[in-house]
Amino acid sequence: MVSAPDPIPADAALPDRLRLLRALERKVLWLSSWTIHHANHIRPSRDGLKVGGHQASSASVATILTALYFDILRPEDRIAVKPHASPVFHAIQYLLGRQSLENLKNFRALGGAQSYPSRTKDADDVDFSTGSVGLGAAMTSFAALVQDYLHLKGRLPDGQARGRMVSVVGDAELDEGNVYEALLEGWKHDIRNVWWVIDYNRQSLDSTITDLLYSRFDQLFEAMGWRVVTAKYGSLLEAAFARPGGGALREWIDSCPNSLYAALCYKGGALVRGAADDDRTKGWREHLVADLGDERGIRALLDGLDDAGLQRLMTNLAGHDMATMQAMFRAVDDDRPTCFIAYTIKGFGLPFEGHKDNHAGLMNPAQIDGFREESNIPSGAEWDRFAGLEIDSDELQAFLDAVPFAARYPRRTSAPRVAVPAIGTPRPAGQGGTLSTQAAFGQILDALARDDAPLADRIVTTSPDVTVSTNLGAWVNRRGIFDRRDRGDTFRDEKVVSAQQWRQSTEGQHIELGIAENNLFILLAALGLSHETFGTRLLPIGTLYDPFIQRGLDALNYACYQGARFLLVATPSGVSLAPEGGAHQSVGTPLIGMAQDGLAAFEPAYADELAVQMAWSFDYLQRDGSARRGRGWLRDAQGGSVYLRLSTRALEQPDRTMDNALRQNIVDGAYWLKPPATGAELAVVYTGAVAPEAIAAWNALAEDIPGAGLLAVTSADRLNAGWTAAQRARQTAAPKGDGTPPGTLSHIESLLAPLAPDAGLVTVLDGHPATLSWLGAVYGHRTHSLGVEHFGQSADIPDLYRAHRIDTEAILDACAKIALERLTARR
Ligand SMILES: Cc1ncc(C[n+]2csc(CCOP(=O)(O)OP(=O)(O)O)c2C)c(N)n1
Ligand SMILES: [Mg+2]
Repeated sequence: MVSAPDPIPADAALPDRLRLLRALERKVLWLSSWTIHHANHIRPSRDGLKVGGHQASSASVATILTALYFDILRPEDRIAVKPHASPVFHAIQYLLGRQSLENLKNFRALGGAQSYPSRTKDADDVDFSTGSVGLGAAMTSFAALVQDYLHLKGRLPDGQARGRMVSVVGDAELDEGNVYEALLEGWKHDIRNVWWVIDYNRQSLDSTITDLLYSRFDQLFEAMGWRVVTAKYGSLLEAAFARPGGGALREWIDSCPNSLYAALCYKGGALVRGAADDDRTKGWREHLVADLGDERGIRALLDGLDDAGLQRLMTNLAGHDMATMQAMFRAVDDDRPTCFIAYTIKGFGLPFEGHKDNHAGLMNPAQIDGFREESNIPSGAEWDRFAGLEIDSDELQAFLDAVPFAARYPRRTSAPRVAVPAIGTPRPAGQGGTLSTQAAFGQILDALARDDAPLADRIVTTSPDVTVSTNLGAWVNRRGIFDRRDRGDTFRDEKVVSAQQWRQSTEGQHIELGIAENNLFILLAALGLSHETFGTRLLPIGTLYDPFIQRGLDALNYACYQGARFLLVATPSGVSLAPEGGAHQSVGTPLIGMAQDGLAAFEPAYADELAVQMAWSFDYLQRDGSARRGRGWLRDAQGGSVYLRLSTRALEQPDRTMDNALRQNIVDGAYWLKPPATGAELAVVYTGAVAPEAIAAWNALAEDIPGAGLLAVTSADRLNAGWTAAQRARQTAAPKGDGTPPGTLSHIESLLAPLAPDAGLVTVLDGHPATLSWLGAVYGHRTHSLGVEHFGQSADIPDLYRAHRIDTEAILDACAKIALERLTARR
């Protein structure tokens, strides 16, 4: 049975608290507006580019975030703040003493407060990064799943309460499909302790959003088992509704189209507008008189309000009413997922409130000056934390010091490293048999599952409906499927024979997902941050078909950007899956592996290489920069996530023993399978499943070109990164941050050094040829690169390799051509 989080203490509900919260809400709105203004209008510009920042999006959530941070949240809660409210987030951190003035002044500048809240780039307490809309919301759902995974296994640190995973999202984020993928998956897993707070300002970037959507949101959430709490009106409007004519007023607002309401908010405001804008303030009155003038009580209501008062009343939506927000959040004290729909006005209280073009709108100097005066802030005291608030500074400070959310600092947790056991090389069944890297992966996990090493208990696997076909079957048979309830294995109970024994229980260590790849990556992000979010280290392994990385690429990027640690196993890959073929062939993924920040990519050909890479990965996943390790230039101290591109093509395995030198080469990205003679005029370079073709070509060449080398590239990514970093170190002639001694050769420079200066390289892989073509730039060697550029045809391997020109003959043709070019160049 899952219990609800700690209730909020009753004494916290004193009206005095409300007074302080209201003051802080005004300060938060001011500071967020001023931070943006400062960056755009006061800090000198060097490039003439607009700095930007979103004053309207920020104003929309100033009340909601003030209520959450200063009143509602607890230290164990985790929050994803909508990207464009970053200035509000930083203002709150500043008030809590967790963000520096310097960083606010440097908003959107190097080292300063980031444009969108960033776990890895911001100095203050960001729980979950946001930026790509829709992903932050999904992140909180999967974080809740991870929290329960740990809780139900008794693995949360002693005394650590479960927190709420809160996402404050813009309403337009609900257009993103990944949100619904996450909702569905969350429902399947019966997630708890998730709050999504929708800033329902009915505006996106370009304009107001359709009126038809509103009635859909609650139904969608309710269908997924969520509680929906809609807060539409603030206390002023509620009071007006209770007066004569109030019912008609309410009906009028309820049926007012989004765009008209927004336009009137813009026209009607008088808060920071100059006298010249007076003619715009007639909006509300004109429309209400025209539509409701004959209703009893309406004239009296309107006559009792000046323009400013009428604007205040009509913009008093719930999301700007502190008492309403506070009560709304406090009313929920169980663990059922809850969606709060808070009506707001984009740009609330600012000159462009409600204007459809306000997304990138910035107050001009005169307008911010008016707003400053309105806020009683003396000129020169713009950054002062308490200036203009009619509450004693000591009282405010005492309140801030006692904010529950900030009671523990740092809120980010850590967890000790888990020792990595030796990983043996999987062997083919039978004498002289063959093995694919995918099969070897399954065997390695099977061996880990049998093992009682602590590492195996921390591994959690997950897959979007390709668990069996990516060879996780043996692992799952041993370690079981995670489920909140003990569901057993129906097929087994019914004595239906199957190789898959899928017992579902809280003990299970595999989280089975539906097909949506976005969910895989966001779950990997949540699992891979478990040590920093929940204080318990997990080692997540996610499997999927290689081509479908592209389906979830933004979510993968999001996971890496947050610094999450996971092992991504993508298989099968390339055209080598042959008859399976067609749309399942991946071409560009090796380039994704090279380009994706935070992800080290490997493509092994043999089982022993894979074993080395996996052992290294389990260690690399756990590094945090605290110890100097490996090669400084390869993020080897910081660590990161790892992507293994595997294949179903079974290869004959090399007969060799793994020594430390080979192990290091495999990790650094390449080794000579057949070392070249000094001054060799040719080398064949290959990656992955095309090893037999490269070897056959090399054998055929041996007579004509003795001394030619055969280079096995196990990681084009690390090889390239090492080379780039070494060049950078030499350019700047100082070790700098990456720790590379300036004179050091990178791994690929050392490997290629024996070749003749005018030697040729022929590179080949089952992937885009550009993955290896850069090798020619290392020493200026003439290079012919073979690979796959087109895809979509099913066939067997001989036909496909021939069609794509990655077979032995194509390699030999390229070698012959390059030899000829060399001779011609020499003449
Ligand atoms: C995936 C993605 N697509 C597009 C954008 C560009 N973009 C930034 S904000 C925005 C609209 C945001 O509207 P909403 O979520 O309602 O927030 P509001 O500005 O109204 O507070 C868009 C399209 C983005 N950040 N991420
Ligand atoms: Mg919006």
